[in-house]
Amino acid sequence: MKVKPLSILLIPILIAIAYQLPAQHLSEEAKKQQCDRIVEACHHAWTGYKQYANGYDALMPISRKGMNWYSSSLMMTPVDAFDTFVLMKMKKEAEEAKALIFSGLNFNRNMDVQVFEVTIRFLGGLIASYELDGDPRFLNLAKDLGKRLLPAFNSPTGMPFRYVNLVTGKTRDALNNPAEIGTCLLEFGKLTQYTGDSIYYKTAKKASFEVFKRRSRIGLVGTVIDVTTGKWVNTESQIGARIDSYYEYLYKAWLLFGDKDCKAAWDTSNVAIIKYLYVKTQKGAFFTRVDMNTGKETHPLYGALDAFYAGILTLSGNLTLAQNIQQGNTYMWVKFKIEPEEFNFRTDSITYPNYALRPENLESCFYLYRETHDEQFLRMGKRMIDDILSTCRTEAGFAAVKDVRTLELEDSMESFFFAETLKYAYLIFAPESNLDLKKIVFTTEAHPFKIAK
Ligand code: DMJ
Repeated sequence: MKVKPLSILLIPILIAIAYQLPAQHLSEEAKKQQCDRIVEACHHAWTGYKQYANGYDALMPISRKGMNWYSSSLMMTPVDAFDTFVLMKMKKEAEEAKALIFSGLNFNRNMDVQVFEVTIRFLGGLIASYELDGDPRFLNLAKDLGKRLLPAFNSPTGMPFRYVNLVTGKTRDALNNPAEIGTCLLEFGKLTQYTGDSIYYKTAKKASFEVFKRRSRIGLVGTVIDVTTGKWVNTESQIGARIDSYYEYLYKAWLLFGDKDCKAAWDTSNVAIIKYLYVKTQKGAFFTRVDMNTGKETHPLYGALDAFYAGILTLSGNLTLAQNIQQGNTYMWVKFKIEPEEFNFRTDSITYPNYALRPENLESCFYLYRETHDEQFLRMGKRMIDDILSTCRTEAGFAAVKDVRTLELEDSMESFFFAETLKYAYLIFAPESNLDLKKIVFTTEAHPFKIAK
């Protein structure tokens, strides 16, 4: 039996004491009740979507209207939500989502779409739906979309433009960022697996490594890069918005496909991140922002998106650092009642006050609970879920928070609330037999991809 160092065992206790998370034991019955609450919340959000936004990309939960991202709907909410319904055993909702997808989703639309968002929400959603449900129509849609996205990578460097037209293949927006460039390894890798055509994974891998090879002397990447010249346009380095899932996919491509180059790139990157960005404070650990060339701090800002890193560190085996970061994540949540999009962790001042119903803090809690079975993570999860369910619920669904200081709500319910937030909230409390982490890898949008034997 492996004996864990005392420091690892103590961190959750310290978090509980510092943030007054009640330490009562959660019985199996109590865990089941938590799952039932999430299923009810999911049912409520879906009912609102169907009643007020049926067939639109998303529900506006305050004005009770539907909204589309582009000139017509691509059924974003049903596609992102389907596998959550399946995992939560919500059969009726899964059938309804499926019916909407096959009656209205068609990618033969003359419109410019954002390559990253369409990859993680649609390609990821459709591939995971196929793997869970087996209906070949999901896979056919994914293959069709994959073909339409490929022209985005026709740049002098091989890094994709931000937008591509689904019919003409015309591209636009050369200023891109590591997250939007590198977050297609898993989805494109699956397309290669199912089409037998190596072009998809090759193209995605080239794009990611074009970013990696432009890392600075000290091993960091910047926030904005020109895909036509390959030059950095913003050299601030951080692990949040516009960079986050570039790192996440380097590690997960290793987990899903056993890609050793990606594992080596993750190892190199992670060493630099821990050396230059990781800051341990009495409140917990955070990641700061630095210049990618000098390593000098530019802005001590941390936020809701950065919180995912505790999860990926747990997966990659660095439990001590993961728990320190989760202590920071818990601090950020409890301090402000609900976490803000971004705050200065040295002064505790909020710089971006909204909460977009994001999942990352719950996601890290889920991985940490699965790895340690320490009930402290159940209590953290419950605390976050209680706050979301009590603050964000509207008559029609759940709404983002415009300002966590006033708790004023905003008319938005992103599809990732179904795909990720509710899914991780449920899985924290669900029996482990519901989902075996040795057999699947979650994409950045929490779509479960099967690890090929
Ligand atoms: C999701 O679309 C994905 O998790 C992405 O990687 C980051 N942003 C949102 C959730 O916050």
